[in-house]
Amino acid sequence: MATNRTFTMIKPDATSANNTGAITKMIEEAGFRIVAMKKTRLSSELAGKFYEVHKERSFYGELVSYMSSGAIVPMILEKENAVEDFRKLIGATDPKKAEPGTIRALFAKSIDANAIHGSDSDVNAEIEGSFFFSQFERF
Ligand code: 3AN
Repeated sequence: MATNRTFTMIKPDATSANNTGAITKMIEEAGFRIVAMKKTRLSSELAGKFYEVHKERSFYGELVSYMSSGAIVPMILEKENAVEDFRKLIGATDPKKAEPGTIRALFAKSIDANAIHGSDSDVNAEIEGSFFFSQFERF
């Protein structure tokens, strides 16, 4: 296939500020096709599992409690060069360092409440997408 996929998740700060539609619009206008999408909420146990790779980092506890504090909107997205292009669209982890016009520059509140997640590799995109969606939910 000429296209490939990434995984994203709109985070609790952005869903509670009613920015889900504005962010989804930016994603579609940047040429990504939404393959799967839902609104849900993580328990702290599931948030802990999702971020297990960050277990040893100082911010892990805060990250898990923040990510289970409200609604999230996970999505699988499709586009050529999806992982890299999507990281460009969302901008740097710290919104103060994010390029103007990126999703985090526009919508993130802080380095932890940073509006959106984007997978950092094809392998992680597949693992993270499978965490939220079965093969029957991908269109
Ligand atoms: P990214 O999401 O840009 O790939 P990672 O993988 O380094 O960033 O970090 C995962 C998540 O952990 C980030 N999205 C952010 O919410 C949180 N995070 C990263 N660095 C910090 C930090 N220094 N303080 C608090 N939270 C952080």
